[in-house]
Amino acid sequence: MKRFLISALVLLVAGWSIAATHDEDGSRLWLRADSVNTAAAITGVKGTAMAELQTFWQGGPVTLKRQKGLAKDGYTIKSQNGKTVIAAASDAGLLYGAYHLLRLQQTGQGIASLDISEQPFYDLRILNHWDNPNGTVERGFAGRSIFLNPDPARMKMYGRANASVGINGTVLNNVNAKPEVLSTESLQKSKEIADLLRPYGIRVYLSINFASPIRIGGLQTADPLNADVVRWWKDKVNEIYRIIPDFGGFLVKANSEGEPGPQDFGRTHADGANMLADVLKPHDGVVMWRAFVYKPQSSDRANQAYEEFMPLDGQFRDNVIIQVKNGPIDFQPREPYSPLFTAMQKTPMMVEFQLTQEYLGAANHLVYLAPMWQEFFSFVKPASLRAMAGVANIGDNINWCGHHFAQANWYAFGRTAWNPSLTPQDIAEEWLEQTFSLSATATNSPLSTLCSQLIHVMLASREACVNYMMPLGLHHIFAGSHHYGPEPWYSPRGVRADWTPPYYHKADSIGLGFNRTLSGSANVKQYPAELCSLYNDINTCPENLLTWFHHVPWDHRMSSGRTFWDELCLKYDDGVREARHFLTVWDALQPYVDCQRFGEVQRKLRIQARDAEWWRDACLLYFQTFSHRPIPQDVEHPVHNLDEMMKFRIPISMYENPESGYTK
Ligand code: GCV
Repeated sequence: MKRFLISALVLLVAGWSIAATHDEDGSRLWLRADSVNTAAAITGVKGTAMAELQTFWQGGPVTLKRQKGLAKDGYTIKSQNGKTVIAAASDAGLLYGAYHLLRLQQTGQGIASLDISEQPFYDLRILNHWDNPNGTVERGFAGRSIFLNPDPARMKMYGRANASVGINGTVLNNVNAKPEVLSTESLQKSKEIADLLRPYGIRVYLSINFASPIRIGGLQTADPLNADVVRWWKDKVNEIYRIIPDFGGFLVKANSEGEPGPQDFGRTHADGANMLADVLKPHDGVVMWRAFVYKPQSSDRANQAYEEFMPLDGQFRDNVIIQVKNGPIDFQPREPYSPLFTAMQKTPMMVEFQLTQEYLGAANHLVYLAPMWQEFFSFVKPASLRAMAGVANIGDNINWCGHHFAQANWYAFGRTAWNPSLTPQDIAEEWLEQTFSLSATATNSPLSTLCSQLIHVMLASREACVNYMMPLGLHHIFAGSHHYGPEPWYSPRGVRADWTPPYYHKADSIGLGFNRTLSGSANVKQYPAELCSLYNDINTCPENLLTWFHHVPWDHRMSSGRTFWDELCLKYDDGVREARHFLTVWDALQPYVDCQRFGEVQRKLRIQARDAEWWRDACLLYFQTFSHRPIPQDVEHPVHNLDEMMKFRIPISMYENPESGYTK
């Protein structure tokens, strides 16, 4: 009897947390509502909207109404006296409206008198998968490709997840594209996926290999101005549309990192892109032509995309969109925006963000990316772009993204592409509440305080990562083979210079950083005049980009009054302290999170904190061999040994997540 009483008391006290400890594997993402009904089998996008509401909506009757005059994919939601009407000009709009309503329910918001009007900022909100036909995913840290043997249940969840945040397109394969992607057999596979995703308003796209006419077409050339080549593409495109009538178009990586392109035949990017655009045009297809180009001969990799593309401004067809990575180099923890965005005024452009954390701790580090995108949009006006692409962080891992918190980046990408003015905090709050049932809104409770701290962790995580990896404008000092850990010393003979860190950090006895000022590579000149002069002067250049634009003397005086060297040490150390703090915040949430997800996230946060030390110690000890200055007293001194760190290897390929990070 006594034992019973004690257990009852424990149950009472633990009350809700017992419910919360029911294990979850993350496979339901942010769509964790339990079904309240079984939906009738209905087809089409409107059918999906009806089925979602029948299955999950717990409120009064909802009417879905097609209404002219509303924006494409936009919708209104109005409710009164327990009745709700969702109106939209298209079925996709109705689906987005349905998900909006369900989101309100799931985040516990009032639904009694709604008067909502929404429309997406961008027409094209698209994921780029870097999936290979053999099932590997380039820079994929969450397992193998979900498209290899598409499982209908998994595809359904993928469709729901994307539609719930407004994503309406997906490129199924790697930009390093195998020509076989366009074989009839492979197109039939893409058709299967397109059929499964169509009910969610998602169109499929393919990355193509520019040499396909040679490699699978048996032609001698892939010259975009050659009549046989044009005919080959025309026939291929017609075949694609016979198989997939709503096919979206092509994504192209050309003359970049060994991929073929029009320059191989003495033609320009515009010649190549326009030829494809012309054959896609009658089908309403688009060409997303990437500007990620750089050649070993150039003195500054950051200058190259601009040098190749600016002369072509205004020469592209109207169904070509130039897809530009957010920064001029390559998805670094921090880069200035790519100057092409403000320079190319006569060409439709779209930004490519990377959700998969190739340079941000892969699927081991909690790094919430919405603040990085917000920073980008503080320089590049959202309205100056045509569309938004995100390199997906999705694989066949049970929790989709390898790290439960990496799901937030998929979620935030969709929400930001729908509305770039949503704040990272708003997005984090709605994601957290739906994904972990953790809400910071209930006032004065210990839980809400913890939730606020967790939101803060998310919001601070990108800056923390910058600090423990490469503060003050440092970039590309990653390990040569895997882009996960530090290897600022990596410079083997025979490897092209712009694939080695010393090319970027240029450490010497004078200082650290790449001189991109007018006295250096003149990269600053690619920015508008105001920014050019701001960046050009070491005393006005924002400190978070200092070594990006300047070779900074070790004793340069920073705004804090410290020397540059001391500041560098402090920043690295700040990053480590923050990473440790993330773990402390998470640990306190243990009673409120199911055991499985709690344990999995905790394990990752421990790796992150250890890796942060690895980064700090490796970089500071290595740079100290140039600066010859002591590490300041108020900074935690390295706990590792440089020689040992220089020998440490993580034997992974570019298709894997490093299981444990730094393990010495
Ligand atoms: C798909 C970087 C990555 C490559 C990637 C390339 C690109 O170089 O390391 O894996 O290739 O960017 O975006 O094309």
